[in-house]
Amino acid sequence: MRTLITLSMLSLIVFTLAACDDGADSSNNTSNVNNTSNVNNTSNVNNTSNVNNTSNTNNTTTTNNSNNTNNTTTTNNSNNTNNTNNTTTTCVPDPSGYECSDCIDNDGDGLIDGMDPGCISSDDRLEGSFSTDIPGDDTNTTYQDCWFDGNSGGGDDGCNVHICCILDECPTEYQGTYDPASCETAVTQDCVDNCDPFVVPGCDCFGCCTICEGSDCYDIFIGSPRISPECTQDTISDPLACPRCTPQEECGAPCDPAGCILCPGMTEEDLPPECTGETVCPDEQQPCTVTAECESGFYCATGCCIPIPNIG
Ligand SMILES: [Ca+2]
Ligand SMILES: [Ca+2]
Ligand SMILES: [Ca+2]
Repeated sequence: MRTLITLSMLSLIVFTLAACDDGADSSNNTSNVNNTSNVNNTSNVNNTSNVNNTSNTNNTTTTNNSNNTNNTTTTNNSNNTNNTNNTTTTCVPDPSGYECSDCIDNDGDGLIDGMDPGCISSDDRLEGSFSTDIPGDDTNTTYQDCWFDGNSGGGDDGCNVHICCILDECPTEYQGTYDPASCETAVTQDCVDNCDPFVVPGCDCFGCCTICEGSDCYDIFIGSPRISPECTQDTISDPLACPRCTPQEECGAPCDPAGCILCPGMTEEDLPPECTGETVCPDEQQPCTVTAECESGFYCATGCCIPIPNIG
């Protein structure tokens, strides 16, 4: 009987122990439930909201950028267009500061730089005088060389013409060296080749120019200030101050108002109505109102771009 009880008790103990083992399994399951806290990583959903925030930021930035870019581009374009127009019509002073390329009406006659008959090149230092005041220039008397190459003497241009071949009346002091027959061959091809490209419209190679004041024009000799020091823009109507001359047809660029080619001292307003304010230039030169409209190395004189001589 005790043995049976003992066996029963042993069975009960074993059963209990087995039941205790089941209890241990239950606690493991609980820890698994805690893993459901991983599900709390629904904090991942928060990450999703972060993504939304990022996309919002991008949208805002993109929109602003596109607006800013358009505004900037439009403004710059309109400004550039205006600047371009200004550049083609606005005078640009030359760094040399010489009166004939400084964009200033130095003598107050309403004509500026190359539109003033007192200017024959960008290196001309005096706008109010037919003299250039270039060192070594303005010194010819008996024989004239190219008046537009910026120096005196015919050694570098092949021009050597007696002053009385140019003037209508030969001054007494020059008659002794004057041979009228020499005028027939005085203008050489060498002279034409070297000088003609630099001549201001309205002049011949030696400084016999058709200078105008309004519609009043005179063929006067401005190529030697030593011969006619009293000749200025104010005295062009006085034949004693400004000796008369006849332009040499072989070398030079005559003006022709009827053909819309300006003479020195004229403006577009002095041309006939049929020109409609448009200037024509001889020798296929480019028309201009200021040097800034000409190619580099050219000077706007009497409405036409002429090459600037190399004054060495
Ligand atoms: Ca000037
Ligand atoms: Ca002037
Ligand atoms: Ca001058």
